[in-house]
Amino acid sequence: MQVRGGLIGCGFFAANHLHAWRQLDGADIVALCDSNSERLDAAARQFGIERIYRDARVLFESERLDFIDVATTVESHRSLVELAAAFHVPCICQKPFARTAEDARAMVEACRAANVPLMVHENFRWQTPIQAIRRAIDDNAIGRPFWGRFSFRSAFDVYRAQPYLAEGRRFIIEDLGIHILDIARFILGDVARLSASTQRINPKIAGEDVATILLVHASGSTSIVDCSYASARSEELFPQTLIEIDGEEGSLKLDAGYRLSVHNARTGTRQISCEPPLHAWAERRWFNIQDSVLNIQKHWLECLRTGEEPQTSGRDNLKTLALVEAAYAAASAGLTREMV
Ligand code: NAD
Ligand code: 89V
Repeated sequence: MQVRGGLIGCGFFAANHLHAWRQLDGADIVALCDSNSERLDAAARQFGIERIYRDARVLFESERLDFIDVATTVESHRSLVELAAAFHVPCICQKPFARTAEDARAMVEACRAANVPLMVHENFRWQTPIQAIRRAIDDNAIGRPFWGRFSFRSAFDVYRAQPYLAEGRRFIIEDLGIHILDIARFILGDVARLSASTQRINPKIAGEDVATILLVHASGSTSIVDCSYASARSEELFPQTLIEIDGEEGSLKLDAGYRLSVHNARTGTRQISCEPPLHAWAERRWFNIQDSVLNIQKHWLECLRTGEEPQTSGRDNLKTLALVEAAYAAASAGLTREMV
């Protein structure tokens, strides 16, 4: 079945969506929309898409779409997702899904009431090494996991391609921590409580660029999510997430260069290369993320076909957003016990 999709928001990241749609069997992006004509025209030229709109309502009124892919920044998500629901069009929405729980719940409710699927483009869990870790745990390679560390530390200049990241009162938890918190949920399950601390090291930005979050999962396991865009290290690893998981029968370690070691106390250590494929349109710096875009879009097409709820549905993403909110609240309230 070939489905017809539209895409709204032809900015920096949307090119990855469009390349991935072109590579995937089963979907055609037939129309584009951006309120900025220059970006709209550039994307239309690059991807050979002739039907273009500057107004999303006109796009929905004019096109017969099987789904819409919203790749705009967070400010416009609620109005665009509600518009999709009003036109009964299944919808993918980029992260961060919403700035407030109220907006997020309203979008979930609008799509539920319209009976259309809604998936948040929370792609990090679809990275090849993260999926390999999930599989190893499911295969009982390390027994029951009881501890984890999910670490993203970099000094890469993310502000160049995404200048809005330097401007918001909130930064690293809302933009990047959200992915890492979602990975922690994916690997160790939902979270029962958390504490957090944030720092701003780069004086030129408005929000926090370092966050350290301690999670206690409902399963009883504990994990640390630590993120930094202020960490100049001997090897710049952007955008790799490094992971350690300890289980009752062994441990897992995802090191730099997508090298995964799986150690079992009884059977020994296995080294697995989890390097993602470098697609023809991808670039070395971003290829891990670019491959995860392809993987999540493929998942969406499968869900459209089977009627299954996407893993990172709007409903599911409410839990990841709640972690973001709780981390900011915990960081601003201070740690639980004062030592001085
Ligand atoms: P961008 O500012 O470069 O592009 C957004 C585009 O949307 C702009 O061209 C803007 O004109 C357009 N737009 C905004 N509101 C619109 C509206 N109502 N109607 C039509 N067009 C509208 O932003 P970006 O860097 O491409 O980021 C887009 C989103 O992708 C952000 O939410 C960001 O957090 C997310 N992102 C995700 C990943 C990931 O790996 N999942 C990576 C980078 C960015
Ligand atoms: O994936 C993202 O959401 C990006 C980046 C990796 C730069 O944080 O904004």
